[in-house]
Formats: sequence, C-alpha cells, structure tokens
Amino acid sequence: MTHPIYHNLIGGEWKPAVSGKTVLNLNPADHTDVVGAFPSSHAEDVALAVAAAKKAFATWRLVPAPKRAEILLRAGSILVQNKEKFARDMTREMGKVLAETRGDVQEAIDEAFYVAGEGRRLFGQTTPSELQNKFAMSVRMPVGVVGLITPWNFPMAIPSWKLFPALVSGNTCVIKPATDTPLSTYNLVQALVDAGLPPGVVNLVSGSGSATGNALVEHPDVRAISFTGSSTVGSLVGQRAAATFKPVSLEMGGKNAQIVLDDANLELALEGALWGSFGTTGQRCTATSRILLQKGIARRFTAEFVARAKKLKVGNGLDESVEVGPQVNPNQLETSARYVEIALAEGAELLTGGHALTGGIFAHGTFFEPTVFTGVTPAMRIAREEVFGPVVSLIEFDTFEQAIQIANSIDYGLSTALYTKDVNRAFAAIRDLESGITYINAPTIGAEVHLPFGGVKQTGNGHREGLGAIDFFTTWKAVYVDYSDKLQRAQIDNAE
Ligand code: UN1
Repeated sequence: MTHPIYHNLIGGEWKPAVSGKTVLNLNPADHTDVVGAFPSSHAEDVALAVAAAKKAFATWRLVPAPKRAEILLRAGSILVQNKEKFARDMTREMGKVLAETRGDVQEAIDEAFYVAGEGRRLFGQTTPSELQNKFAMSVRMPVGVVGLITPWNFPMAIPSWKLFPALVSGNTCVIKPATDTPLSTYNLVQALVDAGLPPGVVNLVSGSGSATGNALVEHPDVRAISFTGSSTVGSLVGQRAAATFKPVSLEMGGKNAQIVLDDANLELALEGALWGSFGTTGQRCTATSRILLQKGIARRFTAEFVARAKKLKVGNGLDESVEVGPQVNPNQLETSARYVEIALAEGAELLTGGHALTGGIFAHGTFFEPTVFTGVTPAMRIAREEVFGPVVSLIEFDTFEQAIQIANSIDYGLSTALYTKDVNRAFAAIRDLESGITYINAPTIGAEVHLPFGGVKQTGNGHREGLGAIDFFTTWKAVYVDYSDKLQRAQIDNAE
C-alpha cells in the first residue's frame, strides 16, 4: 500500500528527520487506512528548527504588526477555501465526526480573523512620570523563539490558538504536533506558508513528546513554551522548563461538571449533557464527565439520558449519520476500559455501555460504547480523575450549596455548567464555581476564541488562551524619555 510521506518544515524547506525515521499516522476508525508517514524527530531536528527560527526572528520582529496580521488574514481565507478538505483529513486522522472537524477548522478561521485584528491593537500604556519633562510608557515586545506543543483532540484549532497570537506579536515558532494528528497541523502551517509567511518564521517538527517535545522544552534558545495536554505531562514540562527559566503556559485536564437543578428546562439539560459528554467521544478537556442531579429530577433525567445515550450512533466519523466517532488510539480505549473497571470496583452502577466495540464495522478501529454510571459518590476515583473518553458519572445531591461543593471538590477547574431558571442561583454559581469557564444553560463545551480559555487548580498555571494569549507571547518593556536636557534622579530630585 502506498501512502504519502510528510516532512518537517525547517527554515522554509520540507525535510525528513535527520535519522530518516518515520511513524505511521493511522485512521482510528480503520487502522488499515494509513493517513501518511510523518517524521520521527529527535533533538538534532529540533536544534535545526530552533536555529532557523532564531535566524528568522531577526527580521520577523521588525515587520510591522499590522503587516504580520495581513498574513494571518490570508491564511484564514485559505482555511475557508479548504475547510471541507481539512475537515475530512482531520476526521481521518483523529476520528471525530465531520460536523465537529468542520467546527475545529472553523475555530482556526475564527482565531485567524480575531488575532489579525490584534495586529492593530497591541496596546501598551502611557502614564505620567513623576518628573517634569519626562515621558513614560510601556510597549509589548516579542519573546523570541517560542516552542508550541499541541494535543490531538483539537489538532487545528489548538495549534491556531498558539501560532497566531505568537506570530502577530512578532515571535518565531517551532511547533510539535501530537503524534496521533500531525496532518491537521501540516495543513494549518501550509496555509500560513501559502499566505506568504517568510521562511523560518514557523518551523514544524513531528515526533514524540519524549524525544521531540523534551528537546524543545530544554533548548536554551527557546524563550517560552506553550503546552496543551495532560496534567501529568504538563507538570513535567513545567519542571523541565524551569531549568532554563522559560515561561510556560500550561493548559491541561478537566473533570467538568454539569449541574441540573430541579427547576431546569429538563429537555435543554438533557441535550446539553448528551452533547457535553459524548461530543468528540468525550475527548475534550472541557468534556462533561460529571452530571450533578438534584433529587427532584434525578430519576427522570437519568432514565431519559440513558435512553438517549443508548441510541447514539457510533462509527466512522466520515459517515454523516454517525454521532460518536472512535477514540483516538488503543491507549485511550484502554484508559476508558480501565476506568470502567475502577468504577465498578468502587461500587458505581453501570447503566449503559462499558465496553469496547469490536467486530463488524468496528473490527479495525478503537471504538468504545457511550458509558453512563450512576450511584457515583464524589470521593470515588471515577468522580475525580480525568478519563478523556465517552464515560460519564451521575451524582445526586439535595441542595444547591451541596452541588457547588461537589462541583468544586476536585483537583481540576476548567469548565462548569449550571442548568436553572433561577437567576439568583445562576449568579451565585458564577461567583462560586472554581473553574476558568462557567456556562449557564449551556453545556461545558463550546468556548469561543475571543474569550479567555483556561482553568484553575491543576488545569492550568494561570495563563489564558484566546483573550490573554497575547499577554503570554509578549513581554513588557518600560520606556522613559527624558526631554528636560538635564539629569533628573528618580526618587531624589523630586522628593520634596
Ligand atoms: C478542549 O476541550 O480540549 O470549548 C478544547 C470547546 C472548544 C475547545 C475545546 N472550543 O469545547
């Protein structure tokens, strides 16, 4: 069987890994379908990419930001023209259904147009000086060469969240896409190249986290790292980066709760829970993995939710009638199966699902049944640990205050949702839920690019993507211009 062979992009040239080694990118719905061979890169490839980025930085930083932004606008238009093709490529390599991969490409388009506007808005401040005839201001400066490490679940959107703000701010980039989904990042980077991005400004190096990712994090010429992935890996990235004092933006796990109060629009809450739990096969960091049900509606909700989960059509995401695609790889499938065992051993009650799907149309893929547990208590591991699969836990509660307490009783804090018609409780929840994102009467998934995206506790280390990304990819310079024509000593000459 023949399949395309992809290369790294280094200094404007597509090159194989120095070692010549490659890894195959397989379709998770059908492992006999090889999407392509991608470089298996190591430290020597990263070194070449960083050197190219460093060289390009000397000129890219001097390109006026509105001009840098024009390249993003053109790249956005190229994504618009190729949306369907890129969505199909993404479903083939990642598995999620076409409606969702179209959404993923759309998110990159939104990001391109949003961030392009920032090219004319990289605001600093002016402020009075304490001395006469002295002008004071702050300006944003690019950081330099930045390393971007991206996950497989949003293989075009998340790279765009990092690349576009980094570029408009004047940085040059080395990006390492997830091993499972490099093609979508290739498509994104190719769009930037076709839009006129100068050589070396973005360099793409494929490979594993341990070989390629670590080399990027450790390289002394990389000035900042932006990482999205698991909290376990994020912690290691943060520790490694500390050795060379790199700022690190970490965007990590979630255990997101949807709370349904007795007064909620139950139909709306059901639709939201189904989409939040099983959209993207549960493989979003914002996925709903706990549904907190007030006692008055718990029975009705549970019966209806399980009936709907059972009806979801699982299969190849390229089939437009399929609602839930495969898990991305055998490891993820294994994690879902393992958590089913853990939940059962803890005494949770399995209402539907719980198994990998095998045979027939599932024979060559990594499919897992939509799975629902009830009788889950907040202390159980299934209620606290991220599964990143189509596995959701139902937890019952009596009072609103209890719901908030349960929702907050975990180590993560990315997204929360509350379904209620009570405006007072809605605002109390907005204040009290410990998460970076809170939805009222909408599911835990569905963030838009121009709001801050990120979480608290073990979900993140304080940075935000979307609104806030420019803060990470720029560094402040304070500027003082003295036009008095004499030495004026701050804190001394005006100290009367
Ligand atoms: C993720 O959950 O990994 O908010 C990213 C959302 C998407 C992005 C999710 N716009 O659901």
